Amino acid sequence: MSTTALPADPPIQRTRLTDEVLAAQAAYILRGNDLGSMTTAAPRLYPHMWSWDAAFIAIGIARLNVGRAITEMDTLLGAQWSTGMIPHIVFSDDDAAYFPGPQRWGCGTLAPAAPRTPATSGICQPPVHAIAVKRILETAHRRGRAERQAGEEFLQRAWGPLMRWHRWLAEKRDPDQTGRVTVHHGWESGMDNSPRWDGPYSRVHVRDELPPYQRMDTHVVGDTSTRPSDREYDRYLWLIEEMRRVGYDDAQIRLTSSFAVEDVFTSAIFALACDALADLGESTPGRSRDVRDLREWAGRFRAGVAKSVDPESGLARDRDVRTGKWLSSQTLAGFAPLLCGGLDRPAELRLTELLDSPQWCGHPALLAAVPPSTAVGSPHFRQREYWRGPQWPVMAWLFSWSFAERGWPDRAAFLREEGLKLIGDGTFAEYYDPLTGGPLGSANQSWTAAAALDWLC
Ligand code: 2M8
Repeated sequence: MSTTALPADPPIQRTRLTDEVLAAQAAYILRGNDLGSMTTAAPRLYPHMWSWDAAFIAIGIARLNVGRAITEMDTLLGAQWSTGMIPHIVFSDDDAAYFPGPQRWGCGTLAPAAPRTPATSGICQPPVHAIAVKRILETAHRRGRAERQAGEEFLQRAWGPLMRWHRWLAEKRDPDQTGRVTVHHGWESGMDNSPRWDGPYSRVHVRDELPPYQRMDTHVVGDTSTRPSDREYDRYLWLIEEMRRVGYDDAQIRLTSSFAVEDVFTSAIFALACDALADLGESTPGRSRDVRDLREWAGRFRAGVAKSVDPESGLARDRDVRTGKWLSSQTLAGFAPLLCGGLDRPAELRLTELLDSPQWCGHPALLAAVPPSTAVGSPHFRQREYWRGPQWPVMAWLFSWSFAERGWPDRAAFLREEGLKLIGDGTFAEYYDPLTGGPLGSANQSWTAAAALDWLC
């Protein structure tokens, strides 16, 4: 099995591997990407631990080895900042292989709240972690007594860090109690170059003082047009420069960052994660105040997501904090209310019908009926460009999981089947061309393998 990047022109002929072979290959990939106590997001393109990747990866690893899944989460939580933030990257020792690396972030020297070790980035990613813990514990409980005990002991030690993480999001990233998490970098959303961020990024003005840099990602992927442009990277790097200048201080970033957007998708995930953690805390004496806070946050963010819905399109919207304007886009994030609930019946029905319609999953040209990152009919749709059109199996997993949680087993099963159609080619690509099924980005991407394992084992 190759660990190199995917070719520029992926084959359109696809053969579907059997479920047994696919699961075995997924396990092989996760073992191959395992550095011991962390799993790289991908072998060459992403040689470190990413925050939301780690959570999805741990869900998959739990199917193979509950103890190793717990180690993954322990490693991530071990890099938590004293503020409560869980950083978006925990760096491995391979620091020459990815840009921006620890030196460019400079958190070890500039950010009083960052741990001295391990080295981390200075921003966060969507809070899927409590969802992962819930899923890992479910897997542990189906196994023997030893796994169950390991799971319970893990929850005991992870409870405090997870509560601090959630409190940081609720208080520092939503101080005005809008029910929406503010992000200060497209990377914090995980959907780096989505059309969602085109407006806010157009207002990020890169100054001459931006220190020079060399990208690494474009040396790894075969077709650089599937990655963000250099112009986009300048802006990504400028935002980091702004944060460095204020020592990564939360209050200063809120005041000074040129990018401040209420992210509706992250907010829906946060609502879901608060409920997942509250469910886990419910039965333990001494956690009732935490559970009450979690339920309150879940309610606040569910309502914040519902309030963002565009009366015209029915889709949820982000909001630019700097202009005060709602941001309409035809992206996957518009379906955020289906993840966390909170809409009235007619609005929810309208949104599920839209999801199934030819504008989205029912588009006749799609190889698999999972939501593309941007609607095929949108003027911003680019079939091979990263978060501007391709389908991401891990997003199909997230929707499938939350649909099951919401009591929609048929919808959950359908997305699983369709998601497996993509992954079934056995490349475990980072993302797929929705019109040809061609694999794009990195091959052997860990969270794609993890989604397959959770679906198949
Ligand atoms: C992508 O983002 C990183 C920056 O964080 C990159 O492009 O270098 C995104 O797809 C993000 O969601 C993901 O967590 C990360 C690692 O898979 O790669």
